[in-house]
Amino acid sequence: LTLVSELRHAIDNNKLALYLQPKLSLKSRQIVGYEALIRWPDREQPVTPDQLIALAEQSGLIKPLTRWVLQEALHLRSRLLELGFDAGIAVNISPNNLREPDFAVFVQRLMQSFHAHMGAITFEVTETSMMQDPVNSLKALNALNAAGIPLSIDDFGSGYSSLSYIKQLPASEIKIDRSLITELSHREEDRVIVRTTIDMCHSLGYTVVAEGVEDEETLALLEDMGCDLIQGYILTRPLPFDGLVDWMSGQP
Ligand code: G
Ligand code: G
Ligand code: NA
Ligand code: MN
Repeated sequence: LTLVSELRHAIDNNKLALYLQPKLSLKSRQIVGYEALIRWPDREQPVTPDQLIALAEQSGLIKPLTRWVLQEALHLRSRLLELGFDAGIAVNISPNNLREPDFAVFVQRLMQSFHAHMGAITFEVTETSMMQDPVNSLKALNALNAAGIPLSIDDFGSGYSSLSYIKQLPASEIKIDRSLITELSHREEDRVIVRTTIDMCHSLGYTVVAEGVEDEETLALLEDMGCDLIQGYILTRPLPFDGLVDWMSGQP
């Protein structure tokens, strides 16, 4: 059995898992959302999420994979709502998904079937991936935004940032790449870049998220810089659903 056929089987038979990592508001100190991250559990030969996504993109399985991810994300969101945890889930989207002619229609129908309102699902896309096909990506993201999907720009500051392009996107949130965050407390240059990025993004009307926050010192610096939301191991690693519910139950 090839790895591709195993992946196809895993998608069709619900063998993949979505882990969730919370996002904390530095103002309200509440969990205001979760990022969904794919996992392939119970394998003798572990496959990392990066390998899994690369394999799905090469083999054409990214289309059924993303559809499974979206359905599962909406399912997990309903289960969280039932438990009293009301927050949207962010899903990572590949540029290839935006090339599917029926993607926006699929997403709209799925949202309707779950009675999901605007913001139940957010899409995260990287600036670098958009640049492969900027015109069509913009069209697709506008259609999705009209269908109730807010957009977040992932890994901001890690690639070739083209703000002149990004400002045309229907994005409401910018996530500063973790390479600029992990050593924030040791590197003056990173503090200059992050502080300036936060100010600029605020002036442009974006909510700013810092990802990869691992310690209290970094959290305090980001709070001082006016960063809106944080994500990272300081809160928790991405957790399977039951683990997340336990973790949430321990939050103030
Ligand atoms: O969980 P981890 O940090 O190892 O994820 C590795 C990479 O895989 C990240 O860049 C993340 O954006 C990507 N990734 C995780 N889950 C998904 C998914 O459901 N779809 C896509 N397209 N990428 C994902
Ligand atoms: O590319 P994207 O930003 O979607 O990648 C998210 C990845 O970052 C996931 O693989 C997740 O496991 C990882 N991650 C989340 N929080 C932290 C953190 O605090 N430190 C590090 N090193 N990685 C993190
Ligand atoms: Na992401
Ligand atoms: Mn990221």
